Amino acid sequence: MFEIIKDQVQNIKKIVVVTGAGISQESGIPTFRGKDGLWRNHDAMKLATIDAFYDNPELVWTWYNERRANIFAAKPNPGHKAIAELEKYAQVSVLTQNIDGLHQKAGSTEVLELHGSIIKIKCSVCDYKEEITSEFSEIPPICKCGNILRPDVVWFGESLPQDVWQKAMILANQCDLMIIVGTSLVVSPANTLPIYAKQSHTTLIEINPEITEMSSEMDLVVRDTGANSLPELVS
Ligand code: BJW
Ligand code: ZN
Repeated sequence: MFEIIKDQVQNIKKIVVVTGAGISQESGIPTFRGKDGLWRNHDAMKLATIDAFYDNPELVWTWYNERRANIFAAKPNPGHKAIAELEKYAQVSVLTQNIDGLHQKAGSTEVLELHGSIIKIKCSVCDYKEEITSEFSEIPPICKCGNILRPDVVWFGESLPQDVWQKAMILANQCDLMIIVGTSLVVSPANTLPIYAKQSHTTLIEINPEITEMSSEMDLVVRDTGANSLPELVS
């Protein structure tokens, strides 16, 4: 199924892999909008906006603490590992919307976290940031400045980290191949990355068991899961 790529492989120097929640589904981490997706039972507007956080920081923190426990117990699956192995053949940049750190655990060396990381927290007011090393004795945790600390993730209505986003756009513009795995491509601005790549005439491959908003724009669509299909790319 990847013959189109294998034929061109000698010309492929830079690969960008854009990932979403679906790549980690086979590691036991639920997606947002899939059939067992988090947004099926949870209201995104009560959990993933700054207003929701200020309204009920205990609820938001409890939700992130539960997710962090699940993520810490999770292991990279064959899909994450195959993406890491692709580095044997080309320069690979992973642009992920996930906050779970599983690409890094699988061995990918260049991972840009577009929506932040579940192991990081930051102050809701000052510039303080830290990595979580142990559970909090109180929820919400409080910054030295007296204001509440929040997960260092990107909620609806918030900007992506500007340095990360600028770099992601450049990489998307300059790659020879973009592989898009496990994302519904409904959330902006991450869903514009394939558009940048297409404008530069990059080959686009989508790996997703379901149709997405941009399936018709792809050069190749693989209707399978990441863990089933990605290992074939490096075999
Ligand atoms: C498999 C598989 C397997 C399953 N193998 N595949 C109106 C009001 C306010 C804002 C907006 C608005 N209209 C538009 C906006 C902008 C908004 C947006 O796009 N909203 C849309 C929902 C309409 N975007 C933003 O607000 C962003 N910021 C921004 O635009 O700033 C400028 C701005 C400022 C002010 C106002 C407006 C604009 C920020 C977006 C932040 C998203 N945050 C979240 C949560 C935080 C992190 C966390 O807690 O985890 O990020 S939401 C959630 O969606 C999460 C994800 O990263 C993101 C994308 O989801 P993803 O990864 O695509 O997952 P799913 O579940 O959607 O899809 C999974 C896919 O996998 C499916 O296709 C399955 O088929 C597939 N799959 N198993 C392969 N085994
Ligand atoms: Zn502070």
